[in-house]
Amino acid sequence: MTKSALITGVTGQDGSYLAEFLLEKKYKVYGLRRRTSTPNYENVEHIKDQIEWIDGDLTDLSSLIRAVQESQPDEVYNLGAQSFVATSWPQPIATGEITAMGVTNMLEAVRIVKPSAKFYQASSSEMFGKVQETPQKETTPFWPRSPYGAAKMYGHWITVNYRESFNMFACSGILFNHESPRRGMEFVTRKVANAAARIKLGLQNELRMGNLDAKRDWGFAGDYVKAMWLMLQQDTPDDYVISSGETHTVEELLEIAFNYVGLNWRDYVVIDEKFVRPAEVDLLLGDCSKAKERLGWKLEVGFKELVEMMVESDLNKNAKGS
Ligand code: NAP
Ligand code: G4F
Repeated sequence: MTKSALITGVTGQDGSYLAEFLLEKKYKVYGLRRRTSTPNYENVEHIKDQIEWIDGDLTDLSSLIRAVQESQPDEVYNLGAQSFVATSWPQPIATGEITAMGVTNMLEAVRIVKPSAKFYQASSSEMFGKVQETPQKETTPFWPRSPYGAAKMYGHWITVNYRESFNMFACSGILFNHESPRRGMEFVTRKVANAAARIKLGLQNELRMGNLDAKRDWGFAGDYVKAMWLMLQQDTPDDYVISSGETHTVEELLEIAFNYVGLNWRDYVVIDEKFVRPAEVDLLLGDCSKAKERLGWKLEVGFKELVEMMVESDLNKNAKGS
């Protein structure tokens, strides 16, 4: 029997990889899209006609109720969010309404219309913030360092609460940073990959950056969406850390990206206070042994391969002028 899935945030990085993955598994995929002055289908252009589009917004419960009524999903993946940490300081209320309260709206729509649907919440390693232990695992206490991290923490606990209160099959994936050529241009990996490519092609001559000492546990988004699906295929709902198990500095990221195009990053990078955050998450390093053991999930793309894949993609895009 064909399964159906409703994805919020389907136009984003993860949504596009997840939609591809589910379409390959013959799911009927419904994608929630919000109204924007100029529609942006860049990440899903190649599968746009295979997705059933539903107009709605995470801040509008009535639209989510309609989305669940129309899609009658077996699985709901709540990936929609204001996901850029830096924007969460100048826009803390919008971040809270979308990234925190949007989760309750989506859970309520499922509870009211189709409580048997399995629910995935996109939780984040940003919740660990000022880390209380290293490596971080499912039981590590949270200490968010941004309005985004605080909003995700609310989304995480409301998901756990709906599981415990209403016996819903609700899972929360605590995903560490994951990247790809489809990453938004403002995130550090894409910003660096694109700049290395543009400098190499003579289209740019400097790169303005913030804190180069921050350490992140970076993996490939295409690997991580498989973990989301695996969580919903289990007999019982639970929460899982998904990570690469390695940590690297932003400086190492610069080193690999610029080396790939035969340049020295030190000749181009300028530190600009504008990109330094009011409070930083200094170090993230995840322990995903639970996911490896129970879900059989594993990472396929390593850090260097990931960065080089992103630079290569930006070399091609910039050379074509896209
Ligand atoms: P992304 O590329 O920024 O995508 C975010 C998606 O949310 C976009 O499709 C966006 O739509 C949609 N959205 C924003 N506001 C919305 C609203 N009010 N109503 C409905 N949809 C809305 O993010 P991503 O990297 O794919 O991440 C997916 C999810 O995982 C997010 O919840 C993120 O916070 C979380 N997460 C990401 C990472 C990571 O490293 N990537 C790690 C942990 C957790 P538009 O296209 O219209 O903007
Ligand atoms: O790429 P970033 O903006 O990602 P960040 O803040 O770690 O958040 C991402 O991962 C989270 C999971 O841990 C997700 F939940 C979240 O939605 C998002 O996907 O920044 C990474 C690091 C930070 O420490 C930042 O201060 O890079 C540092 N950095 C240094 N210079 C910079 C820059 N970040 C950006 N975006 N731009 C810079 O110029």
